[in-house]
Amino acid sequence: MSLLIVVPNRDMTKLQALLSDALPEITIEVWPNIQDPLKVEFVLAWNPPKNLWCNLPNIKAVSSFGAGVDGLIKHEPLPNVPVARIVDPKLANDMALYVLGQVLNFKLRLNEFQVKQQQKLWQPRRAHQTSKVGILGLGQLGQQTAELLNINGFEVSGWSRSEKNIKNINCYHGDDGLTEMAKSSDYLICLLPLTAQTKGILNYDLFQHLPNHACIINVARGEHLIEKDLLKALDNNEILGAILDVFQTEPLPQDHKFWLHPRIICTPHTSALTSINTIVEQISTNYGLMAKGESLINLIDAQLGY
Ligand code: NDP
Ligand code: OXD
Repeated sequence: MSLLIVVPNRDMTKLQALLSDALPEITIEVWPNIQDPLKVEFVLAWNPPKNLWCNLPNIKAVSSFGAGVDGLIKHEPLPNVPVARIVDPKLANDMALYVLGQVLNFKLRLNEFQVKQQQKLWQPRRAHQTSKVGILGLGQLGQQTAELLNINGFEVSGWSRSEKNIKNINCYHGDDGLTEMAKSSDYLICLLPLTAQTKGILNYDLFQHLPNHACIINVARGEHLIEKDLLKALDNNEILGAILDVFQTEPLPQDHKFWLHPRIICTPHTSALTSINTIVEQISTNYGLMAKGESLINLIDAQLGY
């Protein structure tokens, strides 16, 4: 029996060795080198190629290589088996720190001063007097980010699919809840999973509800943002800035307008990276549970798509 790692364009040699140590009783293979597709029972995948699932008829479980699972279904539906994802408190902490860092960077104008330094310009300015944060998504990452911002003095609101009641967070849900929250968000942070319902949610309509000094921070998926709508809202001074860690096309193409836009800060999908040790631990646990016919940990709801 075998466990197949399918993470195109990344060197998986170390992960293969660590998983082989953790699961000595099975073969760990790395796509595209598959000895016998009929023996593959468990797949660990990230942005898998077309026609993967239909060529592996005996899979019993699938896990994403990261927190999101949207990349697994880009080309074809997943097989009807349990699907898990990586849930890592350290990753959630890294995300919370990244968001806090970017909010402070924007609020204190640190990036603006860095640009001025390159031009040898001495132009003091007061920090933005903004402290209201709206977070789209109150899951593993959204809640940890909300908590960190809150203890650092920000007034935090959050929006989710189901109704929530979280201490110190103004909780919203539903379409009305979204516009209501947007109206009072100086910073709007996207930490939603990418699904049919959330694709394109960062669009011109939503930007119209934000104050015109607002800053948008997208750390979820590039497809949440309608890129031309962001450029239009910035050009029309309907919002003040954007900080983007994820993009429709990654790596961001060399000729993309975002690279040199004076009011957009780009980072290379680096806000929170999955640790290899967590992957080994959670994948070997899940392989063991699958082998015993028990329920896996960190399962997603296939109907909801996250
Ligand atoms: P979770 O599944 O734990 O949380 C998702 C949250 O989004 C939940 O609160 C959920 O609501 C809410 N939600 C989902 N659909 C809707 C909807 N239609 N309307 C309103 N709210 C909705 O996910 P995580 O917090 O672990 O991760 C979020 C995303 O962050 C990942 O899917 C991934 O895309 C991205 N990510 C990005 C990284 C990066 O490096 N940039 C790193 C890791 C993750 P409810 O609680 O009601 O279910
Ligand atoms: C993830 C990511 O979903 O890195 O884990 O984007």
